[in-house]
Amino acid sequence: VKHPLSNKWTLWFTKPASGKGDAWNELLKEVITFESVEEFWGIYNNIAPVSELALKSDYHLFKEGVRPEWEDPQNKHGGKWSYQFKDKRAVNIDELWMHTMLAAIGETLEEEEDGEVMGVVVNVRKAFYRIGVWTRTTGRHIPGRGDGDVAGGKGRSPEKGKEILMGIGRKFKATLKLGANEQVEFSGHTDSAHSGSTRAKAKFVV
Ligand code: M7G
Repeated sequence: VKHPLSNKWTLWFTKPASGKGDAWNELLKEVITFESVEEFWGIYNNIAPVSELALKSDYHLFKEGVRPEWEDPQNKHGGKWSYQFKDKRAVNIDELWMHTMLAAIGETLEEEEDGEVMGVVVNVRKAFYRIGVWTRTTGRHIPGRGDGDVAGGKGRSPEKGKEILMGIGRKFKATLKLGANEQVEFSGHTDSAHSGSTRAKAKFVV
């Protein structure tokens, strides 16, 4: 018996650059797509845990059909909630990443019909691990999309769009078991793209 997931999910891997000239999209590799709980565990049990990945590696778990890139049409108006774990030795990154993936595929980061979560990502860097949740919108009106098309459509009011986004931030923070004085930060992908990195100014915090 297989327990189907609400969505199909694709696992991606960013392999560390070998030289300076490696382009981002040459390093990004599609690994596998799955649609049941059993397949998820089969894959999970057969891939390297985050704690064993080389520096500059990433795992991305995204809804099927969405590339884990700012440029993807389903991401380009969006952003991400993220948190950096700076004390790498103190954190059980494997467990936190597993819980983050389970929250994504189990659809517990949002109300399913909101369809706001595009995927989750973990970055292995020299000074930190970072876990993020990518969202389809930034909770605001998307200019030029015509009216009634606030927060990426679905007939949402701007207030509702923002509330959905903040709700995802709160659930993500709970998934990471962060304390009251640790904050997850949201930033739009356009800001990230312009600053050349994800270290863009946070727009919201929870
Ligand atoms: P990062 O891994 O998000 O953060 O971006 P980091 O700076 O903490 O390592 C690292 C670099 O990877 C960026 O400066 C870009 O060169 C590249 N990169 C990352 N992402 C998510 C994208 C993307 O979606 N599109 C493109 N074109 N480059 C990206």
